[in-house]
Amino acid sequence: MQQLSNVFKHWFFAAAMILVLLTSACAGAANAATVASNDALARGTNTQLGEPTVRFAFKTGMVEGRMAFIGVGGDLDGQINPDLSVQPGDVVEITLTIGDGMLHDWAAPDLGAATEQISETGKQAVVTFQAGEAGEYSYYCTVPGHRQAGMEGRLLVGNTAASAETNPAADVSIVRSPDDLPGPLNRSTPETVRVDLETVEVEARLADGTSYKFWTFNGKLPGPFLRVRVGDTVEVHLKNAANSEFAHSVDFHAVTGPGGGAVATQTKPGEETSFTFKALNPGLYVYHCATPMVAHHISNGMYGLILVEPEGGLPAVDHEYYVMQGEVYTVEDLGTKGSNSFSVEKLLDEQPEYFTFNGAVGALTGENALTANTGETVRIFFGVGGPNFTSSFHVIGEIFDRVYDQASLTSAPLTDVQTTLVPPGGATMVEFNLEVPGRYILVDHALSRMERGLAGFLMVEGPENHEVYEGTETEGSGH
Ligand SMILES: [Cu+2]
Repeated sequence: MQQLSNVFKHWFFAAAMILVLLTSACAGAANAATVASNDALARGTNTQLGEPTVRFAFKTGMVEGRMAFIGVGGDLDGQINPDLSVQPGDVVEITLTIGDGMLHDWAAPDLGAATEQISETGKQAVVTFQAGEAGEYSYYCTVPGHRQAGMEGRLLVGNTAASAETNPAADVSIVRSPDDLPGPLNRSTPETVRVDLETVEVEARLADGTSYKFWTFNGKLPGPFLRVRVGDTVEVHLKNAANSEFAHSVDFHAVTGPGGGAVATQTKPGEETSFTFKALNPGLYVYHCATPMVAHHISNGMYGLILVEPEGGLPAVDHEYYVMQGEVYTVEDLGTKGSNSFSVEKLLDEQPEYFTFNGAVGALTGENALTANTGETVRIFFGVGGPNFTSSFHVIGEIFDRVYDQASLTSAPLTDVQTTLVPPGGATMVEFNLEVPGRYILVDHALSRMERGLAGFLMVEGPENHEVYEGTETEGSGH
C-alpha cells in the first residue's frame, strides 16, 4: 500500500479558534492512510445497499471564523452542522461538496461510514451506508484538527425525541456583555458609595451543548464592573443567595485592610455581611471570592474589576469595554456535551479544559462582540481572574497606542505595545485608535488557549483606508 509519499502541508488560521492547524493530504488512493485510526472506514458508495432511502447534502465553508458543514437543500439548507435524523435500517446517502478549497471528508466513524477526502472547490464525494442501531452518533471531518475547528454534528438514529436529548442549561447565558459598565463619574469630590453584591450559583452555558455550575457575583461573569473615585468611602454589602450550597466572600485588591474585606465577608447561604473601606489608591483592581478553596471559587467564576478613578478621572474615549479572562477545570474532556463537573485534581495540577473571556467559549463573538467605528478610540479594561494563568493579552491586527502597565493609572502609559502581560489577580488598561475597518480578534497570545475557548471579536466599521492597509482577503484566512 502506498504510504504517505505525497504529503502536502497547509498552514492556515481558523479564526474563532485561530490556531495553526496542520493538515496533511494524500493524493488519490492513498487517502485512507492519512487517518490511521480510521483505516477501517469504508469510504465511498456501497452499491450492494440499493437505493438510498434518505439523502443529505453538505457544502464545506467558514462561518464566523469556524470550519463547518453547511446544509444544502431541503430543511437543512443553510444550517450549520445540523442534526441528521434517520431510522434504523435506512440507507443513507451523504453528498459532500467542497466550498472552501481545503481538504475534507464527511465521516460517521461509529457507523463505519466516510467519504473520500477531497480538496478541490466544487468537487463532490458521496458515501452510502446503512443506519444500524438506534442511538446518537457524531459525524465530523477526520482531517486532523478540523473536528476541533468546528466540523462536527450529530446523527440521530431512531426515536429522535429520546436520542436528541438536549441540555437546556447550555442555552442559559451568564456572559456579561463587554459594554455592561458604568460611564465616567465626572466628580471632583469624594463621596460615600454603596456597593451591593450577591453571590449566585447557577448552571449555565460553558460551550455549545456544554453547561457548568458557575459561582458568580450578581449572576453574571465577570461580576459587575464597579466604579468609584479616589478618596471615596465604599460601603460593601455582600449577600449570599438563599439557594447557594456554599459560603462565599469578597476580597477587593483596592482595599487597604485585612483580607481586602474577605475576613469581614465570609457569608453563609441566605445571609448578608458588610464592611467599609476608603479607596486610597487610584487604579484598576481585581476583586474575587476568598473562601477556601479560594482557587476553586475563583475558577468557578467569582471575579470582577473595580476601577478607582484618579483625581480628574480618565481621558475621554469613544468606547470603554470590560473583559476578563478565566479558566475552567472540568472532569470531562474539552468539548464533552452535557452538564460538566468540577475537577479538583485538574485545578491543583493547573490543567484547565477551558479558557474563557467573560465566562464562556466564544462569549465575545456574535451579539456580544465589541464594536466601534474607524476614527474612534477604544479603551479596554482587561483583568485576569484566573486563578492560575498569566495572559499575554493581544489584539490581532492592532497595536496598543497606550498600555497602563499593571493597571497603574498614575504612571505614564507605555506606548506602542503589541502584547502585554497580565498576571492572575492583575489587570491592565489599554487604549488604541482605529484606522482600518474589519474584524480584530482579542486573544491571549499563548494561542493554544484559543483552542480551549479564548477569543473575542472587535468589529470595526468605516470606509476603507488604503493608505494604511490594502489587501484582498484570501480564502480560509478566518479573519
Ligand atoms: Cu465563593
